Parts: sequence; C-alpha cells; structure tokens
Amino acid sequence: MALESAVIVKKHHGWHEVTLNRPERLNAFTTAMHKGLADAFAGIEADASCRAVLLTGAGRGFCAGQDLTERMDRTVPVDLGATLEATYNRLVRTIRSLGKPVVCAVNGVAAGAGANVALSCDIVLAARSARFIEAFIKIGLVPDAGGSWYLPRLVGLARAKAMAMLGEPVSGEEAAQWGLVWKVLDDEALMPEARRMTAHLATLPTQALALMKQQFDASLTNTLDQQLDLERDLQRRAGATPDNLEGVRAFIEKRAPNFTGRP
Ligand code: T3D
Repeated sequence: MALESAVIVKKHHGWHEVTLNRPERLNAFTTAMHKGLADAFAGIEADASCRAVLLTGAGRGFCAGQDLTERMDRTVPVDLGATLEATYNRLVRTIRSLGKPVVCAVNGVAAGAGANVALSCDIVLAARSARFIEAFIKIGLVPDAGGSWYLPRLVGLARAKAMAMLGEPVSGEEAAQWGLVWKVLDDEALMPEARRMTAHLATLPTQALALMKQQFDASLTNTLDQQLDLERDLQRRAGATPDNLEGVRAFIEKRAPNFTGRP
C-alpha cells in the first residue's frame, strides 16, 4: 500500500493549495512533512504560472506543532537549535520571502509551531472552531517559528506574553477581535472563502504583491525616514511593471484589467 504523502499540493488555475496531511496527528510536523513543505514551496517559487498559495490542514486540525513522538529519544543529546534552523526557520523564511501571497486557512487547532507558521502567512483566515495555542510552555519550551516576533506586533505585548506564558487557547473569534488574523468565518464557509480569495489574489499584479511583502516586513523595524526611502525604491520597481501600465489603461478605458503578474 502506498504511503499517504504528509503534504498534498493541488494545482489550480493560477494558484496552488498546499495541505498538511497527517490528520490522525492533527497534522503535527515531522521530518517528512518539513521535506514535503520545502519541496512544495520550491516548486511554487519556480512555477511562474502559480501566483498565489493557500495553506491549510486536513481533517479537524490545522497543525499541532512539532510531532512530539520524534522528540522522545534522548539517547543522543538533542539540539533543538539545530533542528529549528534546518526546519521551522527555513520554512518561515521561505513563506515570508516568497514572491507570491500566501493565504492560510486555519481550519482547526493551531498549536505551538503550527500556530506560528500560520501567522507567518500573508493573510490568515480562521474557522470559528479554530484555536490558537502557544503550547510551548506546557513542554518547557519557548515560542519559536517566529512567534515571539509576530505576537507582540500583532496583538501587543500584554496579550503576547500571556498567550506564551499561560499556553491557553485563543478562539478564532478572539483571534479576529485581537487582530491576530484577518477574519473569522463559520466553519463551512472557511474553505470556499479561502479558495475564492486565493484565486482572486492570483489575478492581481503579482510583482506589486511581492513588493508589498517586503515593504510591510521592513516597516516593522524601519524608521519613517527609512520607510519613505523604501517606498520610493519599491514604487520605482512597481511602476516599471507591465501590470502598472495595464491597470492605468484599464481604468482610463473603463474596463476590467488583465494583469499578467510579469516583472
Ligand atoms: O522540537 C523542535 O524541533 C522544537 C520545535 C518545537 C515546535 C513546537 O511546535 S513545540 C509544541 C509541540 N506541540 C504541542 O505541544 C501540542 C501537543 N498537542 C496538544 O496539546 C493537543 O493535542 C492539542 C491542544 C493540539 C489538541 O487537543 P485535542 O484534545 O483536540 O486533540 P488530542 O486528542 O490531544 O490529539 C489528537 C491526536 O493527535 C492524539 O493522538 P491519539 O491519542 O488519538 O492517538 C494526540 O496524541 C495526537 N497529537 C496531537 N498533537 C501532537 C500529537 N502527536 C504528536 N505530536 C503532537 N504535537
């Protein structure tokens, strides 16, 4: 019997849907899943016809973080710094630097690194039944996969620290109220809306979206002066794309634009 793949990539017209696929373990990350994700994102990066990505989980959970059964063997010393660098840090950097928007549909519980990988995506939608759990403290660890960077910026230090220190679940509803995610949706509405949104993003000016990713990431540490300089430089690049001209022409000609996403 063929083994089911830990990551499934479904290609749609203009966009790819990436599904974490270990539902019996709430899609907890294994070495095989990290390899599957690295391959999936490498393929997406190389495929110019793919202009947007949707990340979600199979079954009732989004992702329960690291598969703890892989961390039971202590007969050799474990260096979690080394595993982070090779897996989660690489994944988060890949998502953030990908020149295409990544939508995340948090379809259920998102715990530990599972929550923080979700927060690494560009637009996060949560099902009403979703739970975000910074579960690290329950096993004596600290937030990783970018969580200690995203959380204070998204929800403020008070909520970030309490989420990390208490490890209590934050509901989809609270996550939307707090600004942790873009929107909360009824469970049955989540995937149709996530797919509609990703397909729509795939028709937008891809280069401008890629530049926006750079712009907003830099804004989190830049001064206003630095950000004004960056806006000047990135607008110069956006203004040189065919999609800028197409957008202006379409407006003047009172028709829908046909963006190609080309540089
Ligand atoms: O190690 C490194 O590389 C460092 C990086 C670490 C990153 C991290 O993510 S550390 C944090 C790891 N994650 C956790 O500590 C979360 C552990 N899971 C839970 O606390 C709970 O499962 C949830 C709150 C996420 C969900 O609870 P619930 O009641 O909805 O489901 P459940 O019954 O606990 O889980 C369902 C099954 O999935 C269950 O298996 P079973 O009993 O049906 O055979 C459970 O053991 C399994 N499962 C859930 N999470 C994990 C897991 N198996 C392995 N690893 C998991 N993380």
